[in-house]
Amino acid sequence: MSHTPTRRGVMVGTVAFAIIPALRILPAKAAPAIHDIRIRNFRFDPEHITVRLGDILRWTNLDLAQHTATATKSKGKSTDKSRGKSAGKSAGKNGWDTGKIAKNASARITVFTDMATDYVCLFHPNMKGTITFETP
Ligand SMILES: [Cu+2]
Repeated sequence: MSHTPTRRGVMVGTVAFAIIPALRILPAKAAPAIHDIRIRNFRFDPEHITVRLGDILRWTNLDLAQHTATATKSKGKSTDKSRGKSAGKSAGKNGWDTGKIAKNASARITVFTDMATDYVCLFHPNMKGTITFETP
């Protein structure tokens, strides 16, 4: 047995580096789901959705008025006293915002770790929606 690196060893290493990034791209289980939320009559429909990391939330505005989907509150960790002050009105780094969604337009947000789970429409704060993470 030789202890010097062989050409074969170098090639195996190269192949491994080529495969590992490809595996990361492949979904572990199912492909990311797209969750459609219709905005209709000044309501999010459905108001409550259950998602997994990497899923896509897609809001479509069927009203004449413009709407947004804008995070208001951090995930459960917001009760942590060290973070409590920044949670609430501002969702901080866990925040997200679709921006204005015009009539018949849609906007997407990809589900990310610790994303805020409560949201409203900025123009109509009585429009509320919630997101729950599916437990693995
Ligand atoms: Cu609105």
